[in-house]
Amino acid sequence: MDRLAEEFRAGRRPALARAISMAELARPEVGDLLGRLLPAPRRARRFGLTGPPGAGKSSLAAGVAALLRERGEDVAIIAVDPTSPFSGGALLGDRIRMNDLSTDPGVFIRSMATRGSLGGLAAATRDALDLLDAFGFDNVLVETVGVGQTELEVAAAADTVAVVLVPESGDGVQTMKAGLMEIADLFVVNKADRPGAGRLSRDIRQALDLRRGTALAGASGHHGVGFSRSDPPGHGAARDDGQARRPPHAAAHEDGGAGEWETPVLGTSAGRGEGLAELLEGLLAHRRHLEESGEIVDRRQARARLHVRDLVAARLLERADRFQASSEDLSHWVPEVAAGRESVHRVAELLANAILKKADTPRREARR
Ligand SMILES: Nc1nc2c(ncn2[C@@H]2O[C@H](COP(=O)(O)OP(=O)(O)OP(=O)(O)O)[C@@H](O)[C@H]2O)c(=O)[nH]1
Ligand SMILES: [Mg+2]
Repeated sequence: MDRLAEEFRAGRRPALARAISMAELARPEVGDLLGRLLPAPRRARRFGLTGPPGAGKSSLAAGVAALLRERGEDVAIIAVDPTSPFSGGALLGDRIRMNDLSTDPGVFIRSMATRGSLGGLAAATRDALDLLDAFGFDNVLVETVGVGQTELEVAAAADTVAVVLVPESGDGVQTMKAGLMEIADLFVVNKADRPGAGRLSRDIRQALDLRRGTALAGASGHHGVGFSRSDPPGHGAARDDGQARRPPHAAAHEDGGAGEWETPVLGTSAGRGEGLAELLEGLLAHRRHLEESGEIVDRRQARARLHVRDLVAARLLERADRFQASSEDLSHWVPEVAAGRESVHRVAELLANAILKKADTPRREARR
């Protein structure tokens, strides 16, 4: 482990690849390694691309990565694929023409999957991003298939999330999964070369306007949701006089100022290389916004909170499984519950209490 940490610090790619495999397999050593790499200042811009299968996420990631390379920055691309049993990077390389990129030493490409639960994938992705950050990448692009709640959590491992939709996503916003609207910092309508792209963009804009309208109406009179900390005092109250008045900050920041962020809807055609520069500009503008508004700190803390919670939950689950496997208590209760003579809730409560009593409660200060 000492050697791995040393090679990792020396910037050796094989050490990074091994470390990410450890994260993927949920090996406890990854925690040990990350601990040895502390303090690990968070430098990398973490951009997420999420959307339905085949929307063009990998093509967009490749395009954005190429532009970042032109600026002299390095970039890691992680494709998180919950459906694939394969891993190790072969998949991504096959699927898209990343040949130019994959021979570039300033680019690291890797796909990740876990055989276990999706929750495991979220945890593994977070570890992988921390590893890439610690390794020193300027940019990390994480591609996830956005289909369910846990994928949203995976997407939330990034600081900036771009939701990628395509004209053939169906009825557009109607079919948009609940939660996508909330996590999107940018919307990308890819395959703009296909019919229906304009309509989808308009629908998304409309839905965003509607949402913003509701948020403002709901927030009038107090400094709540969506009001940036840079608003001068009194602005919250000034909004009471009706929705006709556009809040002063509403349009002030597509260039990334410290006002409230207005989610842009960008059209791209990754196939033709169109709109990629605008996409990169949008991602960078959001990043600037996070830094200037201070929201980056909130996002990182929210992420840290989730990460800790999930790791604690995983440990407790592991303990419960071990306990159940060896527990005579449980074998005693099972037939009772199965026959309807005992309440499953009461038994669960009894056993949970028994497990927690055996767990040692931490009374010491955290080590760091
Ligand atoms: N017409 C058109 N096709 C595109 C465009 N962008 C990507 N494609 C094609 O769409 C297909 C899927 O592209 P990918 O980049 O692999 O999409 P993805 O979202 O990464 O796919 P998964 O990782 O499988 O979910 C490929 O055949 C691309 O060539 C586009 O702008 N226009
Ligand atoms: Mg892909």
